[in-house]
Amino acid sequence: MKRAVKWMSLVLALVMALSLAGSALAYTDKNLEAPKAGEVVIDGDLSEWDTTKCFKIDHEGQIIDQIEHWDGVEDCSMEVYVMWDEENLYIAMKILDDTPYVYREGFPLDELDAVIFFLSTDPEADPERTEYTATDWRIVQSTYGYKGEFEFFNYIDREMIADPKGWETAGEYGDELVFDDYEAAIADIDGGYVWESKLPLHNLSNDQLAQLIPAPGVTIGFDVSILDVDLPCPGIHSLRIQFSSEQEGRDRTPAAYPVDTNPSLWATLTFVE
Ligand SMILES: [Ca+2]
Ligand SMILES: [Ca+2]
Ligand SMILES: [Ca+2]
Repeated sequence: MKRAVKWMSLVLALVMALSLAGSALAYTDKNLEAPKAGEVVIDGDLSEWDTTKCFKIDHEGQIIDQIEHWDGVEDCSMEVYVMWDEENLYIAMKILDDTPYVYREGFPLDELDAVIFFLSTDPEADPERTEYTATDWRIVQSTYGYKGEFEFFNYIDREMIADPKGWETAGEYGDELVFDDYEAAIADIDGGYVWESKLPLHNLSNDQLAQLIPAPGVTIGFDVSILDVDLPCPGIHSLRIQFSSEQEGRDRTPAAYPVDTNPSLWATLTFVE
C-alpha cells in the first residue's frame, strides 16, 4: 500500500512537470552570440564583421504568414549579424529578395518589404512572460532606394504594451526615422543586398526606462522577422518569416505564432567578448 502511494505521487509529479513544460515557454532555445564591435564603418561592406555567428532565416518551418507565396531562398531569406559596444547595437543583414525595396509612402511599414527586430532592454525580464512590458521593443525597419541612394524608415510599435512608460508608438505609416543618430548603408549583392546599421541604445530609454548596457555574458530576449512583398501593389499582406518559429504543416497565421504579443516565443542574444 505504501509503495503504491509512493508510485502515485511520482506519477503525479511527472505529469505536473510535463504539463508545465508544455505551457510555459521561456524563450526558444535558439541563441545568437554577439561579439564586441571593433571599429565599424557603416558602408554596406561587412569585412570588419564576424559573419560566422548569425541568425539564418531560410526554411519553411519559419514561415508564419502566406506560406503559399514563398518560392525559396532566392525569393526571401536572410542572415542577421549583431555586434555591440556599451552605447550601440550594430545590426547587419544579408537579404536575398528577387523583388527588393518594395516601399510605398503612406502605407504601414509592416505591409512592405521590411524587417522587424524584437528585443528586450531588460536582461532581468522574466523569460516566461507572455505579454510585452515597457522594455520589450518591436522595431520595424524599411528602406527606399532610388538610383543607388537609400532612405531609411522605422516604426516603433508600442500598441501591445499596457503601460509603455512614456515611449509611445511612432512612425507607423513610414517616411519617419524615429531614432536619433541611427546610421545605415545598403550595398547590392547578387540576388539581394546587404544592410549595415548602427542603433544607439539611448533611443530605447527615457527617464522611466533604463538604457541597456551590453556586457559580456549578458543575455536578452531577441528575435527577427522578415516581410516580403513582391507586387507593386502594396496593402496586400506580405509573406512573413520569423527566425524563432519552427512549425509543421502549411496552415500558418501570425495568430498561431503570436510573437508580436508574446515575448516568451522569442529567441535570445548573448553579448560576448
Ligand atoms: Ca562596414
Ligand atoms: Ca521576394
Ligand atoms: Ca520583395
